[in-house]
Amino acid sequence: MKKLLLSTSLVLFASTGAFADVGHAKMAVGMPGHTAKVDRSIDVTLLENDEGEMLIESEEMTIKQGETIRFNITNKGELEHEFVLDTLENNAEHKIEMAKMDMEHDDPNRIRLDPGATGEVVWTFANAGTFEAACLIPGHYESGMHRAVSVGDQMTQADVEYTSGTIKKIDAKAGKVTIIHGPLVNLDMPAMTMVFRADEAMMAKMAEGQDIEFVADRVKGKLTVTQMK
Ligand SMILES: [Cu+2]
Repeated sequence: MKKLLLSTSLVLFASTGAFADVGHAKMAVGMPGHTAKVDRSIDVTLLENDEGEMLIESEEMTIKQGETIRFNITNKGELEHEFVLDTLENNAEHKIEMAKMDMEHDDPNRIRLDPGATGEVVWTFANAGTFEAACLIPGHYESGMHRAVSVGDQMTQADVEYTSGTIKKIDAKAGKVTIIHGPLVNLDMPAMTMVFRADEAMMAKMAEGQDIEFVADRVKGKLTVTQMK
């Protein structure tokens, strides 16, 4: 009888995965970090924009394995939002649970903020891999509230996906550049010609007709060239 019970519990453990919810001590995405050991901070803004999208805005979340990050999170939207760090699989699963019942969790990898509120999540990314920051309030993920969190031992430029393009037009005064570009994988956009924002320093490196390799992302709700080579 004892033997049978033991094997049953083993099967149960295996089926919920190696990163079962045992006090969150062994989540794949990592563990709560110590405030005293923060390596750096990433500012995060949660908001809705005029196009009906909901966004998690921040710099690229490219993190070194073992790094402890303080996420300074501000809800600049008019709705309640949350910020959850987890695997894509766990987020997908919790999203389904949330759709059944909008639960308010109190997990260390998760914070829920009223409009105008700020908060922080201090997190140690113990494992390499691709994770996700998301808002799992029903409908929000689908409206755009998710972004990749890449954790690697030697993560930098090599892991950022560059897109080829040709600069068609530059409007330096307006800070706008029109680029004929290939698919933008991180933004889930097909190849087309589009207007991007670029800051002055970036603009200075650009010329009409120039072939470039670039990375674009949403910055304050606008598509912006963030890297170029
Ligand atoms: Cu939200």
